[in-house]
Amino acid sequence: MKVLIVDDSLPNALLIEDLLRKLDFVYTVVFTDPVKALNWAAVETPDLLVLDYIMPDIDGSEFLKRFQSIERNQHVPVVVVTIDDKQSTLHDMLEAGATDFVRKPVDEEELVARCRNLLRMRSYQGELQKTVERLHVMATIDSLTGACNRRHFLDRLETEVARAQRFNEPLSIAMLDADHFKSINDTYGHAVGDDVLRALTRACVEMLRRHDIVGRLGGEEFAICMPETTMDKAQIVCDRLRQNIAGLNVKSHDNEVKFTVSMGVTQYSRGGDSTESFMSRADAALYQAKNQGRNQVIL
Ligand code: GH3
Ligand code: MG
Ligand code: MG
Ligand code: MG
Repeated sequence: MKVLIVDDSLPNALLIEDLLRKLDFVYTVVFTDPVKALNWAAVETPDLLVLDYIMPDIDGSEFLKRFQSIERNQHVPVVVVTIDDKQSTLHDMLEAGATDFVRKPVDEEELVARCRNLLRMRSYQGELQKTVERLHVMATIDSLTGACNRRHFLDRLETEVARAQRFNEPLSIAMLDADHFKSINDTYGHAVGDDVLRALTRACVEMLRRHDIVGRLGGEEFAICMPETTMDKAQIVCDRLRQNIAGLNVKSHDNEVKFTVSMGVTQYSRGGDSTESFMSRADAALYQAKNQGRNQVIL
């Protein structure tokens, strides 16, 4: 773990560095110039900051303020080391966001012990963060295909609808359903069907723009949200996507599978369209595409 030491006195800084090197999982970065330390912290994030309080130009509380104004550094634990033992200094530093406090001349074991505890806390923080990220992925991404899951797609669609309303920008969606998908499963087995769904998602993601949103609404039914896109433009994009998909040869378990999709496209209308009515128009268009023979895009 990375420890940033900032002390305007080089002997003090080196003493602290020496002590912390006793922790074998630690490497240290030392600055005697707080401005240089802040420049470093603008591009790197330490796991612990050991900060002198009394320094020329930028004192400890000013340093802390600037350090923590960098968002990445907001949760970095901070031990303040100071000779100033006024109770008010302690209050000020804790108020300013310091995590812990050691008085000079430093008691070596105390400093090491406090730093070790804070580094342990930091590492729990990291674990927790990773768990949160994993849960977020689990809650938003469809595990079979990597597309947005239904709930996440609907959340993002709501956001896009609000934006289209506010900025008066066009917004289109497409409903997409694989044709005769049941017969793919029946012919080749469920595992091949799964590979087809993955290939279908990949084709969508590769063909669409980065801010288009692909969601798996369930089974073999998907939705695509296309911000800043009129219905005419969406129709062109979706028809190209439909043709690309019809040209795929999905290789899976010694089979080469061809399949087609049907799509219904519609544009958001600012005159009282709700997300529900918007989606059900696209659904109706999809239904029509199915009835008219599949492998087509209907507006
Ligand atoms: P249509 O052209 O009218 O849409 O016909 P279809 O056969 O695609 O539609 P239907 O709704 O009859 O069948 C959909 C099939 O999709 C049935 C279901 O078993 C299959 N399915 C749903 N989810 C999955 C999945 O995650 N993996 C696989 N392999 N199949 C799935
Ligand atoms: Mg000093
Ligand atoms: Mg289908
Ligand atoms: Mg279906």
